[in-house]
Amino acid sequence: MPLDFATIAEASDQHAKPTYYQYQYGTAGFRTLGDRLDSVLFRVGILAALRSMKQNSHAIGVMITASHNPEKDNGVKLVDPRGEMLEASWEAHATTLANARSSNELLNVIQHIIETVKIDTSRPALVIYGRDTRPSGESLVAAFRDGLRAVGAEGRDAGITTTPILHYLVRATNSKDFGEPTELGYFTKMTDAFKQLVAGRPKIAPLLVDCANGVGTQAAETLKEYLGDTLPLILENTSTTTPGALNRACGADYVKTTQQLPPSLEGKVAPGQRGCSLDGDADRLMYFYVSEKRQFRMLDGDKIATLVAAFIVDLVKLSGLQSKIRVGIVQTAYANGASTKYLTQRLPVKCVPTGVKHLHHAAESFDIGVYFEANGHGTVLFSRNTLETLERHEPNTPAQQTALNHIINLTKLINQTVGDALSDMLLVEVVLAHKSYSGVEWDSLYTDLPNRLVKVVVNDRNNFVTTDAERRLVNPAGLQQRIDELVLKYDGGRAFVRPSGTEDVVRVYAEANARIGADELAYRVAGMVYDEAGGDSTKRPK
Ligand code: G16
Repeated sequence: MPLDFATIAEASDQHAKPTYYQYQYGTAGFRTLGDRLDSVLFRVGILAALRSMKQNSHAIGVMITASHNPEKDNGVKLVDPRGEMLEASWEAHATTLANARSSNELLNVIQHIIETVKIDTSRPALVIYGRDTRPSGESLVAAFRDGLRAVGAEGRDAGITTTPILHYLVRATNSKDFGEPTELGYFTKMTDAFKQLVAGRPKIAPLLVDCANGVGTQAAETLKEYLGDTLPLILENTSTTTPGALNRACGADYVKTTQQLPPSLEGKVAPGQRGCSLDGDADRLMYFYVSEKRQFRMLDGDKIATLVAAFIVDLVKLSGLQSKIRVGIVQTAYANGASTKYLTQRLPVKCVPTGVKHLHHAAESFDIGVYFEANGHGTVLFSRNTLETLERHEPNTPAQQTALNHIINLTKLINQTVGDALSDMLLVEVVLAHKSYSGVEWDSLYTDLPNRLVKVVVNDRNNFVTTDAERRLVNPAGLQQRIDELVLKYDGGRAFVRPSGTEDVVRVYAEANARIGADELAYRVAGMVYDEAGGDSTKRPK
């Protein structure tokens, strides 16, 4: 049935756009304060339905979350039929739709999208949606459903769930051979593969999991039941209903940015014990351990990428497939220089702008693409050809057969749709079990360069424009040159500046051979950014 524009206009009047705010589909969709998002969610309902119609009525996903951001924030991201992020060309449509000033203008934008993209609106539309534990989620879901209803689309409610589960459900709904399109299917697929991969290995010591007081808690609780004694999980920071607790002084983003153990875990991690932190929607993972000298040691996305890539390369060799399968790595500018140096000596490495969508795309060019952001967001992709190669391969020895079985099980264990903290956690545990590594051996693969990440609040972050995979600024004019001159003064120095796509801030990253140098470089660059952008001098980074 073609769209009924009068119905859309009437429903849209109930979800008017605030006049003062301009929305932008950023690194991971729309993100801002939860109470600013009602009109956006209504319109995303319409957009997701149009996307489904355009994609031959395949299911589209919508996840309502602001992930690692504070609890009062919220956001929404769209998921394409194969479980990957929304195609980049549609981000502009999303932004235009979100910013239409009135219901009339909204109808014009919808009409424009239908005509330019050539959408057959008589097709049925199917949208699978979920949300995290944020209090603002419930009313945003209601606004979103109004959007679906206004265009007659079918909605399937995945309830309160993690981002990676939502991605899995979308892919499994569209590709029958991917797995059962249910949460049960998700956990069964992953844990069956895990159990086969660690069968015959020594008993695994308990793992402490910091759930960030977020939606990862309930998924980790279910996972714990499925795993039983195979991998005992100790769940911490599980207060999903305590107001303000989400991501506060805990979780993957806290660990990465402060390079510290969450205070709530002090005294709970024994020397030598491993732990890990999820973020607010369980798509990022940071590992850590406490050394014998009781020092906190962080094992971030770069360390995970290194561990996993080396393991996969070994398995490919052992299975006799090294001439047919090329393994590559994708990183961003945030990757620690020491990790990039270590990896480029062993494998092809690409650098792309921040955002899983960019990494995912780049990883698809390898037979097996390992991609991780330093913040712990990442996964491994096996190309279609690789899957066929694995299926056809006839091993010559029992050792080759075992390695082949392991790779095939990895393709099931790993959530290939998007970064998935729980699936990545099991992947890390498999590698540690096979290598008999503790955190210490893993950590010693290379030594991180000291680094510092600083946020600068500026009047308009859009004044900061980057190039070269965000490693250089082209605007404000002249600032990059001054940064270059400053960097030269620090032994092993590197620094870059980029606007965040999820928060209203500019980020500054710096590293150097010495801790004091990395800190000083970061704060001096942050000061330059602040002076350039102008603003309240009491908030100047020091
Ligand atoms: C999102 C993206 C990540 C990105 C992060 C920070 O993560 O999915 O790829 O690294 O934001 O982005 P920015 O520096 O642009 O704010 P999440 O976990 O918040 O969805």
